[in-house]
Amino acid sequence: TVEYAREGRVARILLNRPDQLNAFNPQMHRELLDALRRAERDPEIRAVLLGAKGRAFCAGQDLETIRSREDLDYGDLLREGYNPIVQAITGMDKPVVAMVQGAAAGAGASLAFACDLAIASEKASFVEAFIHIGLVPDTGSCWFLPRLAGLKKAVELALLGDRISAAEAERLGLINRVVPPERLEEEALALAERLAAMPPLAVARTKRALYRGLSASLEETLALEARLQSESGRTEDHREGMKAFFEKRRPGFHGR
Ligand code: LHQ
Repeated sequence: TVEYAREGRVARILLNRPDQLNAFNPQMHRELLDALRRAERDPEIRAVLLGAKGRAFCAGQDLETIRSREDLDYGDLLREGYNPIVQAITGMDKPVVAMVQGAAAGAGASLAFACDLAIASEKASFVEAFIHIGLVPDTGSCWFLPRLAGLKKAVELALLGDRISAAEAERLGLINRVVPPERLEEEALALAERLAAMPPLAVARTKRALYRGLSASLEETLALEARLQSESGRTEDHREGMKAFFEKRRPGFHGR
């Protein structure tokens, strides 16, 4: 239910339960987490594309699978199924780009927001669907939404549960860019390839510092930057970047 493919330095992970709008069941939780870990482990991989097959990106939890499960504790479902996926994405040293071709609902929207960058087709849409079934936003939405769109918009999206267009999501800062449907794959791959050409150690440290900074003070962040910069200053990639700058050529980075 999840496809994994390598294209040069980019790992392409595709949700593949199109007939169920790529809604999550236990197998998809497992396979998505495995795919993310595989990309993280592979030293050749420097960027990850997370997309989906069919007309929807992801409809969130497959409500059919929990329909008559009175025994099921939803907290356990989050702790075991969804939260490790969010942690795998945000904790990974490599940038993860969401490629959203259709509807992203509930935990499916959260999944897109948890990726480091997001590019969407004009046909994509986003909905914090949780409220309509008496649930709270999960899979990181309560953390990402207010940080990405601001508290007022986060409250509105979460409490009203309106479906918004990709253009609106871009305007709100929930995603990075919107492209015509026929250009999505190409643009997303180009973006991932640009990221893959960046110096991997600096990419990893930048990602870490930005996330850390969101829950740290200015003083803590200044100290963290200084520590990470002293590490970065000693890398071969930094020397190569400097050399290329003065030689007016493109740098080649090797993650050392
Ligand atoms: C679905 C689903 C779906 C099953 C559409 N499941 N069948 C965490 C922890 C614990 C518990 C619960 O949840 C969570 C996390 C969550 O994600 S909760 C939120 C779960 N997701 C939703 O509530 C989303 C519900 N779906 C929608 O809002 C729309 O269907 C979207 C925006 C995804 C797509 O809209 P349309 O393109 O207009 O398609 P549609 O609504 O006509 O749906 C097509 C079919 O897919 C339809 O079935 P049918 O038999 O009529 O063809 C839907 O019932 C079914 N479907 N989402 N999550």
